[in-house]
Amino acid sequence: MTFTKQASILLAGIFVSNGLFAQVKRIAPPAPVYPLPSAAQVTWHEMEMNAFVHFNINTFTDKEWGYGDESPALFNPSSTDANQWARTLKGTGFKTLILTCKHHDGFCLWPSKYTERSIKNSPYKNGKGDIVREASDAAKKYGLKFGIYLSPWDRNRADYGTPAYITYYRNQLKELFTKYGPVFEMWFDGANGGDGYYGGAKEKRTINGAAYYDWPTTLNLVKKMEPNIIFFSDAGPGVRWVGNENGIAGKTNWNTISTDTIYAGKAGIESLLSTGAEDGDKWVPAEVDVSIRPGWFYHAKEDALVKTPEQLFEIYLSSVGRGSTLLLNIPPDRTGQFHRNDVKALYGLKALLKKELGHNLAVNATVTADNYRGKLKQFSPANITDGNKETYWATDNETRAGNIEIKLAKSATIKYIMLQEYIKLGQRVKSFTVAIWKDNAWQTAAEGTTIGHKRILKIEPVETSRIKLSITDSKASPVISNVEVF
Ligand code: FUL
Repeated sequence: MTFTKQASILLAGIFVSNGLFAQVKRIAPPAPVYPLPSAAQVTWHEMEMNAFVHFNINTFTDKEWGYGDESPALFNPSSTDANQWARTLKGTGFKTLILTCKHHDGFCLWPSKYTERSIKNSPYKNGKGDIVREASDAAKKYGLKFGIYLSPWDRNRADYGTPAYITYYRNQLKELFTKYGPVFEMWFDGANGGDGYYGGAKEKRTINGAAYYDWPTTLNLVKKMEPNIIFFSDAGPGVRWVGNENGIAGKTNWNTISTDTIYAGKAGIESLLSTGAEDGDKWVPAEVDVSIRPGWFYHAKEDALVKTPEQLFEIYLSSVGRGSTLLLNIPPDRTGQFHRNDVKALYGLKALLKKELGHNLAVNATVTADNYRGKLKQFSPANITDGNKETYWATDNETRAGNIEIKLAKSATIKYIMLQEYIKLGQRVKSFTVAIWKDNAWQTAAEGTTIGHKRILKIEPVETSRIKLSITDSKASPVISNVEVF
């Protein structure tokens, strides 16, 4: 072999290996943008609609926060039917049921062996009833996941504020998780008004929540029993409070936040909870908790104040439609069933969801983009309408913006655009616009910042056959898994 030939093979080798390298680099999926959601958090995002059930002594005393001195004898529902709750929830699109096993007044809906302040000392089923059992069985029967709310604040306990109460609280968690699982979400309510009965002391007790409850130890205990549990609290770590109880997530809604900023108790924490933080170091998405009535518990005087299907639909748009999940509370009445007005409103919501968001006009659309990763089918814009949540459109690494055009099979009046990011690779998009083709020009129909798991944009109804999504800024190459048009 001559020197020249040897050199040219070598060069070819370098060329080939460079070429291969370039190609491998091109077909690699986009690198994740950290932090990422856990598998349990991805499942939680996909559930979208969850239900809260507030039921206890307050239902019979017309209070929102029991003082802690109410007699267990007051708890006396005439015909509790947890199957009616679960059947209604399943029938109207909810995926979970989270029950207030113990609210701030300390009364327990299950016969806990650690206290006398429970259903066992109520007239319900002559003290033989167990509503946590009934609810978890009904949830299972109807294919809903079951969640537990156990109020950390207890206005009844004489030992509230001392280490003994923390032992009591943890014992109850052990009881609930071992007897009534599987449990998908644990709701740690941060509310603490200070004053209470406290075994007759009738005083105000101030605690430093973060230090007193020693949450890391409690979370470890629960995780040993339920490794995939999602913890709700202001600071997560599973999901965070959205900062209000009106059903509204931030229009800018980062799933990321630095939990240290939350614990610091800064002013303006509500708005931080609602928007999250673009540079947050943990994935702790917001959950939107809101009641179907003004109160969390049932009050007959609120029977005419049940939110209308239209109001519930707006809440759906400002929660699920802003990348959060909705946790809607439906409080059983004194019979122990959902009131007919509430059931009617839930079915009304279901009908509205079907009417407004039930017919995706983009199903047979033609989709093109000005850039897609390595020009490979794997990342092509057609992936956003293929109905497969695991496929996506992504751009080349150096492109943090991009345009997708969707041509509908035929012209139609459109009212909503739905966008989804492939969040398994992180939340990336920082800003976008949607334009529609009208009068021979592109006209802006909507503008936004974050997308996340789901973003639904309500636009002025307009007839068109062409829609353009422009990602105008992103943390890295945008990764969009789904676009629907209604
Ligand atoms: C709040 C509580 O004080 C309310 O009573 C209700 O349980 C709501 C979901 O959380 O913090």
